[in-house]
Amino acid sequence: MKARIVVRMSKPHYGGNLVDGAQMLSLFGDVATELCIRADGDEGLFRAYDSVEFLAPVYSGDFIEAVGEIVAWGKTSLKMSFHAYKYISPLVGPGQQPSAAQLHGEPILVCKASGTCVVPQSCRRQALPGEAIGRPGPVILTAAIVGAETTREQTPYLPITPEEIGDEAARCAQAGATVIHLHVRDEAGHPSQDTERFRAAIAAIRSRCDVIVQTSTGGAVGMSVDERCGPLRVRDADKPEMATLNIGTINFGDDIFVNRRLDTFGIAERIAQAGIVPEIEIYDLGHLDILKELCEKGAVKRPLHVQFVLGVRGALQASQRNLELLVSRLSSDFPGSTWGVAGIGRHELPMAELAARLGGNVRVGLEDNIFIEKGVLAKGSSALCEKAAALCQSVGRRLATTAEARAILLAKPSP
Ligand code: KMH
Ligand code: ZN
Repeated sequence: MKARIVVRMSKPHYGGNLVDGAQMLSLFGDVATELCIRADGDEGLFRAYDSVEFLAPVYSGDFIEAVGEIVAWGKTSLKMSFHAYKYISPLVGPGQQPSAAQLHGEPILVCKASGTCVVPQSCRRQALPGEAIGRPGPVILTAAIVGAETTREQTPYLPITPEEIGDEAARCAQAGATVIHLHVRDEAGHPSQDTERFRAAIAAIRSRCDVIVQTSTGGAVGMSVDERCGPLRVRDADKPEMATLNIGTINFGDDIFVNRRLDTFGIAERIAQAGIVPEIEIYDLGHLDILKELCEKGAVKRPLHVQFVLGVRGALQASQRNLELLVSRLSSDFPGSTWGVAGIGRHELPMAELAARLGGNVRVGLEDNIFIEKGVLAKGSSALCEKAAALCQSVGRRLATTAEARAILLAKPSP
């Protein structure tokens, strides 16, 4: 959750037109107040700063943007970070018009701080009808335990047989995962979208743990659309509750992951006909525009659950700036939708923490990343789930139970 204010400095305090640093803290105080109101419907109290750094001088006439975000959610406390940037300054000097001003190409960081605000339990408020306040709910942790591209040569911890897949899913559930994103393999370990192989893997998972099974319709690069839809033909008791819906074509490393417009409509229709809930896979900003058309034509029903897959070589990269842009587009264009992030490779765990901080959900697993830390293989997706669970806890977000995840993901009312 973020807040920002923009103010022009007007009161010099020291010689040389210099503004006093307390003005930055005054701006941070207002930003913190807005964050408390956004989170809890109350102005709250600023308890303490644990760090303040003044990094560049601020003069009368400078335009300052102060931004703050909640970085950890306590029961009554909200931990926040603040940054103040100077982005316009008067241009003074010989030969300059008195009204000359300079727009800094790169805003200058003038002050940063972190601190804690408190909103007593008795002051916390529920949102009024139509009011957009409130804390994020629990984190839904998805484990992508197989994938189509990860190989046994890369990691011996990759599950391949239904039994191995079932055991790994159960370990992930033990670590807090409530959704298993599922691909399957043939006897040789090659990616497969075979209906019966999915049936066997789903049965193995469900005999061991209570999780939402989300089958892939992306399959592996190069598969036909019909082949990719194999898991949608699993019916009756073994039917998956969710399936992915990939929205657009991207470069995928040195390959191309093809999702033609009409194919996406076709897969959306097959998912709907099977009575399965789609998870929308977004790899690039333009995919949200394609998604708009799918919504407008009724191919998918809002509110949606969207997975931002960031860091594929050839698509949108994994950064806070990119994620914030996606999240703000999602909330303005697709109100009420829920979202998660799957960071690829070394971005997996940093993106997991960021998603938890920003109020989203988290996906980890060997499909996306095989390392628990630089150069050290994760001993299965469950080890990555444990790490992700700890990251969620460190920013004050608890994990959803399977019942909660079902209520959020599967019972979305149509607007
Ligand atoms: N294997 C990727 C090319 C999905 O599961 O829907 C596609 C993929 C997406 O994994
Ligand atoms: Zn996948």
